[in-house]
Amino acid sequence: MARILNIAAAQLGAIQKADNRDTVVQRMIVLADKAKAKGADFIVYPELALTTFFPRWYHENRADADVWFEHEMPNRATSPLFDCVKAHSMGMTFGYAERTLEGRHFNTSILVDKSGKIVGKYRKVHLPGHAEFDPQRTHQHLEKRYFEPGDLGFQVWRTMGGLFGMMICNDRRWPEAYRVMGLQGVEVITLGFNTPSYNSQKPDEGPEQRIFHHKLSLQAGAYQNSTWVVAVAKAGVEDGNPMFGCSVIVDPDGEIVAETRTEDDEVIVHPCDLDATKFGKETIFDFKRHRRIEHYGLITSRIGAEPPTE
Ligand code: ING
Repeated sequence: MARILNIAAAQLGAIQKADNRDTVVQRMIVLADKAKAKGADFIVYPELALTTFFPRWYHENRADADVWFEHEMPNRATSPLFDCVKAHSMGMTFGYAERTLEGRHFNTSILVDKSGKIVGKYRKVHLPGHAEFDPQRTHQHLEKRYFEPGDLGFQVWRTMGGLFGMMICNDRRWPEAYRVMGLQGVEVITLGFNTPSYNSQKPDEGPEQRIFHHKLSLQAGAYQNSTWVVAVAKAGVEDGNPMFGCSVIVDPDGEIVAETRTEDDEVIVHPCDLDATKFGKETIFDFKRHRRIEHYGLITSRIGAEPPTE
């Protein structure tokens, strides 16, 4: 039995600080058209897909950063994208900076079904970087300044004929994120990312090692939870700041089955058999048969590492 879903990873190249949302949405529509032409049923866009990666910029007054946030979704700028993807009868996810009616700020991703309905929302839980300007760093990474940690947890939604979950960027480095969704039977995890090519605190850590860690995290998460993982970059050089591409589609065995070749707007599509997740879930990662939760208590009772005193 095969339950094939043709999934597109729609990588975006650089978005400059001066670029407006309408221009970006037009680029996303071109990618949707290309994905449809390649037979896609579902399209995954990057984290913070509508703007430049603004957490690299320090605003002394946090309210000044509100220009990067969306106050409703869909909205004037994004409605053409919703219309286009619905017309193609495709589902989609994309990330954006969310400002709620109460004035709260999240790094958010939404799950939209092929009727254009928003069926799921995720708010980034693992915020990397720092909250105050750090002169020691080669570049700033102020996600802890501009966003609250997500308050929606890691949910799984039944849509597009399968079980979908979402995470965002840094989440891919935390096995807990995959496992919470794995414990809900997830079959496809989508995530967008904006990852600087160099470590701001260790300049000799460049793209080669960063891409190694990126792939390692994704492949382990996919394999250990027998799920597809679709990771999509915003890449390229944004106002002088390089971010790597390497958008990938990883199968439930942890194999990379598709990968972008550029740091520009680029679409890759792969026929993902959702039933290919079954073997792992029924054998080596049959959680019910193999897990021993009586030994895992520290994972949720202890935040930081505490080595034994003697
Ligand atoms: N970006 C980076 C990421 O997790 C980072 C930040 C890179 C943290 C490398 C640690 C190591 O890919 C976002 N936006 O989370």
